[in-house]
Amino acid sequence: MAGKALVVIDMQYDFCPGGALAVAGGDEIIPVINRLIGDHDHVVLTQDWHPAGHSSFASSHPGKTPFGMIDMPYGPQTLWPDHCIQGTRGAAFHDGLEWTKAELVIRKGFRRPIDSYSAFFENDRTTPTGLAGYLKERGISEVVLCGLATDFCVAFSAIDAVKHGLSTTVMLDACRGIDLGESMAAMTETMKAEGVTLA
Ligand code: VGL
Ligand code: ZN
Repeated sequence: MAGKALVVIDMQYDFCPGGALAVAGGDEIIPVINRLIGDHDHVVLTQDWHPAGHSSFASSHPGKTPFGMIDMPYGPQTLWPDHCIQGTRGAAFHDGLEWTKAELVIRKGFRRPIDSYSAFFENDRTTPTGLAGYLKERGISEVVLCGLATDFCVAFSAIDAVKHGLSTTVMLDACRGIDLGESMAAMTETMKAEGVTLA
């Protein structure tokens, strides 16, 4: 029988209020996600995991400020405050998250020259994280996504999941967004257009 996995995106301190790249209400969804974890037989977590001096940090580009844009060899890239640095408290999963049941933790963004929003591909859109192969080998053909941030890592992951032929649902009440410019509205529309089910 084809399996189904819950994929919990980036529920780390730096994306929660008080963190370096705090998403408004990011911690409010923890009880909702914990219920989803309880309801799923297979749980996968992603963890944003950058080396110090990562190329997505504004601090790595003299004269640039967070939330500005830069041209990378792979295309335009938003610049962020330093966040989720490997081994720091900010990169740790929130203590309220009931994560121990997770069968896999996918780390992403650890290559200094490339950012990674999606749980499947880094931002060059060609470097795989290995998640697609893992799910395929385990016979999992359906994914349910939740976590942070709706308009970046959750949306990119959901769109790539559809591209891999997975039946894909985003639980919107178990997500919160950054909303840079119009990114919430734009990414919500893109997800729908790509065939993601929004629940
Ligand atoms: C994320 C920006 C930078 C996310 C990660 O989890 O949505 N956003 N790194
Ligand atoms: Zn990041």
